[in-house]
Amino acid sequence: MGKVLNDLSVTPNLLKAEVLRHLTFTLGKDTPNASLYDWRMALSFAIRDRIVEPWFASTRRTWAEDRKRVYYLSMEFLIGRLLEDACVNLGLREMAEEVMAEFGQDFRAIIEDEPDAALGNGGLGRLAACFMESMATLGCPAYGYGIRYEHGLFRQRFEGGQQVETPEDWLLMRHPWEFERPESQYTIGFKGEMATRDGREVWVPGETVLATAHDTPVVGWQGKWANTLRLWGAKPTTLFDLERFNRGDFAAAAEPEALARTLSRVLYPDDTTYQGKELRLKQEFFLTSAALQDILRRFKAAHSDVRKLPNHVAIQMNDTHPAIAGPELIRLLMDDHGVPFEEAAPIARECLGYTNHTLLPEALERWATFTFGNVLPRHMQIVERIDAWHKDENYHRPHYIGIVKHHEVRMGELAFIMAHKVNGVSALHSELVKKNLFPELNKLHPGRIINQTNGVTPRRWLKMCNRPLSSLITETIGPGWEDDLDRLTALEPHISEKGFRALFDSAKRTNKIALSHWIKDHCGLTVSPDALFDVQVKRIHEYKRQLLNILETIAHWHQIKAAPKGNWVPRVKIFGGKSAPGYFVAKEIIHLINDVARVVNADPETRHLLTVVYPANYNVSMAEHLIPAADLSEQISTAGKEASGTGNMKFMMNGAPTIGTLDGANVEILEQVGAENFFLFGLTAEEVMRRREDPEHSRKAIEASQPLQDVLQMIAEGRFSPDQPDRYHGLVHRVWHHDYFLVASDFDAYHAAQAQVDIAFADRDRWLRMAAMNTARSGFFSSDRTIRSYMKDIWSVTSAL
Ligand code: 26V
Repeated sequence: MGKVLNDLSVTPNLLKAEVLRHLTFTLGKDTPNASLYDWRMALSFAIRDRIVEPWFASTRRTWAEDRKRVYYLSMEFLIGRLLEDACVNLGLREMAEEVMAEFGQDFRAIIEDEPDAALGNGGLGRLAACFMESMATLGCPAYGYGIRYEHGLFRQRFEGGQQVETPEDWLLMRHPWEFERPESQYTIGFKGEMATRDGREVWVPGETVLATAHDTPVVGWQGKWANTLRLWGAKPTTLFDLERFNRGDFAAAAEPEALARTLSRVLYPDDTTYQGKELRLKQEFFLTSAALQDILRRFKAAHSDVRKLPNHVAIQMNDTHPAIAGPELIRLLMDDHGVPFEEAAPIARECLGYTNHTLLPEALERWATFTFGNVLPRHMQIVERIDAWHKDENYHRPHYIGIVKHHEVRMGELAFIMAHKVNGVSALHSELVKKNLFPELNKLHPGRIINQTNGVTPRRWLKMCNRPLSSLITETIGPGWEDDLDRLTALEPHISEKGFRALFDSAKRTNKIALSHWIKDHCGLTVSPDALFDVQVKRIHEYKRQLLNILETIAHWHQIKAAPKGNWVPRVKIFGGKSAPGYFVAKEIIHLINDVARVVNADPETRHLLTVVYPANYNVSMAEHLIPAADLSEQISTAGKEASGTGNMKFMMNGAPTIGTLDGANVEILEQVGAENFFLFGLTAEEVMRRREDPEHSRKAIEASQPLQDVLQMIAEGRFSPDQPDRYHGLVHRVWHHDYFLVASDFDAYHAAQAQVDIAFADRDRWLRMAAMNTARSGFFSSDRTIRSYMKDIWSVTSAL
């Protein structure tokens, strides 16, 4: 181990022979008949074969050295495509391209043929994917546990500018990266009742399903280590009702199967508003119970004393979604291993860590005790016991604090109490978790809440998606920055060289030309690569304030029209993102952006100066096209609302300065890059709180801003919806009277900051310095740094490399 396994052992001829072998024997295709899909499969299998070797070696080594393992439990893993990522990490991208060219195949087309694995909504799921890659890179022995959703996040289309959702079907074609493990199968129970056996209370579930494992190897940089992403699929315990079938009742015969499979059928697409849906609770328990049974089986294969579990096992709960892990681990220790509650609870707590990803009250999980007790009767008992135990140990605990309150089980409190460490995801967010979310529990357990600022993997988000810039970096500072991203600071002295800046400029320009072609193909719009590419891509949510962006876009258009001969900096405003299907206001914002785009893009007077682009179905792969070509990163959430953001880090790495508020990790980006390389505007988190105390805040802000009044007037008059002039009356009314996210209060500051952006961009040299400084100072935001910190502060594990 430790050596680069593949550079040495694979030759182009060998890889070529392997691709051909898979095409012939795995796919049963002859070269003249092979489709793009066949070639993709053949190459994927050939590449997968190269991962298996380090994968086995890593597993063997973990067993041999009896290493502590990390278990990352997450309802979401937003992985994206795997082929190119595997090629890059194995150092085989160039070779694969060459070999496929010899077959007359275009490597890029093969890469783009792979569907995204979209098993997540947004930031939380993508973070889990970046963490998996970093754990593999760092040689941290780890398993990711998730659900193998048949349908990932819905596909988005626009009809008349409105979002329409269609089901996603990533498993329609063969998924070449996974290994099914029918032998790794666990029974998961639901409902039923408690009974007494041999004087002990036992749970007799009323329903059972099977969880079967599907393993995807996750290989780290240079193939030195590989971990497993284990996704559970649901199967029925009784396959088929033969009696019913023989009676001719075919549909009813297949009922148990259909029922079980609903558990892993579809990802919940609403990450903004919590709804106490029974199926969601069942999915959460399904994942968690399967994972814990698997963890205990693996532990017992090498150890006998379950009291030693915390020395060997670290379990991380990605938000509260797997927070049932506390009670479930206690249950398994008590009911299956005879450990008394008083011992089981501290053992479980020693193993568990909890990461909080949101402060939004409407997204916090709480289950009606009725639902919870019905689906998980044994766990309801244990939760009450945990609550009483915690109260006993902390008799100063205020009466209004607890897990079960007002006939609800609060998953945040449960996760907090059952974890030895609780973390937020940026410095600001972690402080707010202490101050606003868990002030009393923080007082009872000082030091339990810590910060772990998020990061992103520089392999995917720089090396892979931005080849021009990656090459320039390597030519300038040498190789090795990919897994030691702080080395990017070595670029800094070069930024004062004119020659380097010209090369940086031309790398960005190459990406912008490529994106212009992509925009032509996907949206039918012609944009100039000389324009400023201004990008806001993320889920559509009021707190993220895409509305602020589009209102300011209208103001800008209005300004240009007032002085069309002015010295304007041409801009392309790029939006991307999906709304939760039932989130009415977010859908209205999408509609407005598309309506504005239609009107503005058709204006001959401004066409060369302003274009609004909103390609449908933003996902990981689209991000890989957009981010490297961005000039400006929009991170404009209401301060105090965005827990961290990770897109902000990707843009920074790729040399796009931020226009943003003091929110989430923006604060730390600003700190790294310096105020002169960041367009800061807007109220601070504290000012936001104070501002809201004035019930007239939005009216006052609008009345003080002529540009904002004009914009709202235009929308209200139907300038962007001539077919239905009153379409946005509700929206405009909300800005005037119910502007919770302070769009109006921050409008003028944002508008002014955008003017500063124009001034900076017009000064080519100044802009290039800013852009390059952003890349040079982005080392802190590698998820390797984040994972090292989790390993030390939460998991107490060391690298096996
Ligand atoms: C909540 C729910 C409610 C139940 C239905 C499904 C579901 C799915 C997700 C969520 C919570 C989403 C929280 C989230 O994605 N937070 C984001 O986490 C990122 C990684 O830490 C962070 O960068 C973003 O700022 C934060 O919004």
